[in-house]
Amino acid sequence: MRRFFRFVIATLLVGVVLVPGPARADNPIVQTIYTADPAPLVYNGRVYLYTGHDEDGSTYFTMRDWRVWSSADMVNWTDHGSAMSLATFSWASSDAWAGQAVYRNGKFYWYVPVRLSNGSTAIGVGVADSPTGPFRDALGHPLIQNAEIDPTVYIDDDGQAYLYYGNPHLWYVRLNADMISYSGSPTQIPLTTAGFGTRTGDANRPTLYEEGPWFYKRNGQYYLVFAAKCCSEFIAYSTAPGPTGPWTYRGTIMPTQGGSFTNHPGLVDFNGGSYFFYHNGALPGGGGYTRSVAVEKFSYNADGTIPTITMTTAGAPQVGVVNPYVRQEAETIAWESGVETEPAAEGGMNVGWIQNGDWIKVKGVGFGTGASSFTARVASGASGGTIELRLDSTTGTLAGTCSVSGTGGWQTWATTTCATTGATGTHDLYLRFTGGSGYLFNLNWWQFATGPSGGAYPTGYHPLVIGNNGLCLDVSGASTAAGAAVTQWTCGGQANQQFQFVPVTGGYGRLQAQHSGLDVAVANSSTAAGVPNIIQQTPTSAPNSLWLPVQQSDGSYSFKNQNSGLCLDVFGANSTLGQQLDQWQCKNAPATNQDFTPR
Ligand SMILES: [Ca+2]
Repeated sequence: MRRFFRFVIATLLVGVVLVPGPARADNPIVQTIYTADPAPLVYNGRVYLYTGHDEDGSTYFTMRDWRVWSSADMVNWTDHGSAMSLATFSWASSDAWAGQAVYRNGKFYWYVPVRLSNGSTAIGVGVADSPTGPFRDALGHPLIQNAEIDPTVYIDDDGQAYLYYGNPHLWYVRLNADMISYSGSPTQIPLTTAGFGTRTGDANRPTLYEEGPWFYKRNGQYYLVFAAKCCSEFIAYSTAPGPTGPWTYRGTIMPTQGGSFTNHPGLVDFNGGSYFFYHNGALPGGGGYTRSVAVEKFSYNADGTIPTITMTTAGAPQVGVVNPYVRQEAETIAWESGVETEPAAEGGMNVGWIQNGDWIKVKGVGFGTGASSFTARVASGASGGTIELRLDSTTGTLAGTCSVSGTGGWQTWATTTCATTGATGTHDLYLRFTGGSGYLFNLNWWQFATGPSGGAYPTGYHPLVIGNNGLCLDVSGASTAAGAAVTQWTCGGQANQQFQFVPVTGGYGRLQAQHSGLDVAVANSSTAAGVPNIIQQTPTSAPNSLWLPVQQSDGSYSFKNQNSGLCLDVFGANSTLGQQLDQWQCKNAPATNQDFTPR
C-alpha cells in the first residue's frame, strides 16, 4: 500500500519537478502524505504541529491516525510519525478527525473527535510525556459525548482551561486542572448573527459558524477562529472580551480557495512572528478528501484584528538557518520528491523508498566557513547507491558525493562519510539520490563536519584540554603498552599528553600519542555508551581507532568514533584525576565533557 502510494506520488510529482524558476514552493509543508486539520503548539523553541492524516485515494474523510511534525524554522519540518490512532481509543471505531494538543504540568494532552460504533461522535483525550508521544488514552472512555466534533483548547492566564468544540453547534466546558475532567455541564454558545455573521440560504444555520474552532487569547482579547459557511468553507473569526463571550463577528481571514471544500485554522505566535496554518488540496492528487497542511506568516493589525491572508506556494519565511554540524534527521524536509518516511528500528523515523533521481531539499543550511566532510546514517537491503550533495537546486554545485553500500538489511544501519568541498555560506541543501533500479537505501540522519581536510584541525602534537574540567587527555602512567587506559590528568605538557591527528579517510583519522606511538581507540570495538573503555592500541586504522574531529562554536573539537558513531567523553563529566574516558552520544556543544581544545 505504502509502496503503491509512493509510486503514485512520484509519478504525479514529475510535473512539479519540471516547473522552472528559482522560487521553489515550500507549501504545503508536508509532501510525503496527505495531512489535514493543523493544530500548532509552541514548546521549548519549536513549533509542534498536530495533524490528521487523509488516507491515499480517499473519497470520504477516511482518517485513521494523527501525525506529529515539528520545526525550529517554519520551513524545514521533522516527521515524528504516527503518535496516536484510532487504536489508542478502544471505544472508537472510525474518523480520526480534527483535534488540538496542549502542554500542562509536564504532560501533553491531545483532544480529538472520533466516531463510536453506534454512529455518534465523541471527544477523547490522549496524554503523553513528550510532545511527539506516544499518546495513550487518558481516560479509557470519551471525555465528552454529545455528538459534536472539533475540540480546541486554551489555558487562560488564571490557569482555567477551556475546551471549545462543535459542529453544528458551538459549545465550551471548563476543564479542571487535571485536563482530563471538567466542572459543570457543557455550555452552548448562542450562535447569533452579531456574534458569528450572517449566512443566507440555510434556515437551519443562520450564522456563518460551521466547524473547526480555534480558541485563544492575545493581548487581553479572546479569539474564536473558525471554518465558515459550507461548502466551500472560508476562515472567519470573532472576538470577545471574556473567555465565554459575548462574541462579535470580525470577518474573513482566509477566503474560499485552495481546492479543498473544507478548511481548518490553527494560529500561533513563534519567535516574534505570527503564523496561520490551514489546509488545501494543493498536493498532486489533492482535493477535498486528500488535503495538505500549509502555513503563512502574518502580522496582527494594531487594534488586534487579523488581516486577510491568502494561500501561497512560497509559505512562511525561514527563521534562522539549519546547523549542518549537528545531527539532522533525514526526515527534516522543506520539500522532497519521491521519498517516504517510516519508523526506524534504531529510533525516530527514517526516509525510505528512495529511487534513482529522488531528492530532499533542506532549506537555508548555514555552512559558515566551510564543511569538509559529510556523514550519513544509512541502511540498504539492496546494493545501495549514491547521495549527491547539491547546493541550491537539484542540478546545483556538487559539494560532495557519498557512496552507500548494501548493509544487509533495510534496517541494518551503518555510517558512511565522504569529503566535501565548496559548501560555505548559507545554501539550500539538496540530497539527491542516484543508483540503479528499485529501492536504493534508507537514510536516518546526516551531519556535516569541519575538520582536517578543511585545514582547520592543527597539525603536529598538541595537548588536548578538556572543556568541562580543564584537565588534559593522558595515557595512564605514561604506559607504552597496548591496552593502557586513556585517562584525564592535570595538564603538564609531557609526551603522554601530546596527541596528533593523522587523517585517514573521509575526515576520520587516528589520534596518536607521542610517547607511545599508539592510537586512542575504543577497546574491543565496543559500541556501548557510558563504559570507561578508551585505551591506546597498536595502529591499524581500524574503525574503532578512527575519529572525526567536529569543531564546536568555541573552536574546540569533539571526536566522533567511526565504528560506534559515539563521541570521546569524560565518564560522568567528572574531574577525577586518572578517570578513564568513555564514549557517549555526541553532544555537539562547546565547553562540555566532550570538547577538547588542542593547545
Ligand atoms: Ca531519523
